[in-house]
Amino acid sequence: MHLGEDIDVDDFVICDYRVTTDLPMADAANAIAAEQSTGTWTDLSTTTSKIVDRYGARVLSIDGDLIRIAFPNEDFSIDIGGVPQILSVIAGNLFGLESVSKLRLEDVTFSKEILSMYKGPKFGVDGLRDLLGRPEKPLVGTIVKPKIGLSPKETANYVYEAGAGGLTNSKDDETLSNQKFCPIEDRTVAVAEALDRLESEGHRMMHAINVSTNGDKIVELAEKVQSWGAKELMVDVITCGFAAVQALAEDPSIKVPIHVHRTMHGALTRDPLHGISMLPITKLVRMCGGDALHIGTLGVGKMSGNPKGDLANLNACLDPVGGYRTVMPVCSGGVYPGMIGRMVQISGKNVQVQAGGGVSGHPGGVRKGAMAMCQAIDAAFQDIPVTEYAKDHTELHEAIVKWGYK
Ligand code: CAP
Ligand code: MG
Repeated sequence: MHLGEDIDVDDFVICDYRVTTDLPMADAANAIAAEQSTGTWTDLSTTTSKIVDRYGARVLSIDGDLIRIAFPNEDFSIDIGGVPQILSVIAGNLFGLESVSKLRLEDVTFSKEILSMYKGPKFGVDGLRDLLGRPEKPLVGTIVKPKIGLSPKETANYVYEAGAGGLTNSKDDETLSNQKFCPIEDRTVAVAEALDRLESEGHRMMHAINVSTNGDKIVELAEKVQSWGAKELMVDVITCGFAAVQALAEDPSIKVPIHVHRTMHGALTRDPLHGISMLPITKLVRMCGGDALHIGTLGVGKMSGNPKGDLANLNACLDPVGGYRTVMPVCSGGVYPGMIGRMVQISGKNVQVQAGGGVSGHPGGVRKGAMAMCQAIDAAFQDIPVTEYAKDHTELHEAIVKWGYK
């Protein structure tokens, strides 16, 4: 049902919600629009028709369980407020309303006015490719595994071996911070030495150091990590918040790319009827300045997800929007060489494919695991079936024997 209101899309932020309710859908939609803008559960002596006309959210359409609501630009704070205030409008109290049993924010389209308040990535796809000297092929990386337990020297050795095997990227895992077994300063210095050694041998690589921490410390930590030699930072957007990504991206002292991990996103994204889908999260990360973002494995890896949804995330990283740079989409989670062909077929070449277990679980060790990943990327880039390419690439062959192919 289209409710027939003609609006100028430049004046509104438009959200799509999937709603489960016992009420007539129009009543539920109106309750949501009211709660998130000018209303509450009862009528008020303090509101006026002028307030409602100017600031009230409007239900634009109802199509089965999907409703579209438009929030006037003026409902959003000009500068102070940022993404926290945006989220409190489009994704706040509504999830807990008694009138709906489940509710999911599926998508959001920001107006030009709101987009113009955000700067987007400083590096993005092109910037990362320039820094790595890799203009065309997908980036190929690893997550140092085990997640925890390796010393700084062992971590640096892992990174060196991965680079010697040809990987362009590596990163800390999300639970690694500044534990006693691997202090962040020692780790950053040791990894920087490994990267310098690789560069002196003719291979450029970057490693993202995890700076996820409390809001009042994150920029300071990132500055320190940078001064210890980090070439990339990693931040967990759900646990630290969008504001943390933005603080890092917009601080003039931060001069390296930001890899955005999304640990805990499953609590929001997994239930198809409730929560927040990855698409709005992707759009907000791009506005806030993330340079690379985990988008799922297009239905082939270990984490739940589906090709259609992951592809929508990928497009939200790469489509022209807001005059922003693009974000490097990262496919990660249960990746191994034999699935890369399928993944790249879906994603196209502007993607970073990375594997933890799929590198260090290789029977020949990290270097050979890295070689197998690179061979799989080369096969995909040239559109050669992985089993064909494996015939004269031993490391890839060994990976396929261990994990198979898709
Ligand atoms: C991958 C990973 C990432 C996942 C998270 C892990 O390791 O480091 O955290 O990619 O999923 O610990 O699982 P493996 P997502 O390659 O060993 O699986 O990117 O979907 O958020
Ligand atoms: Mg991880």
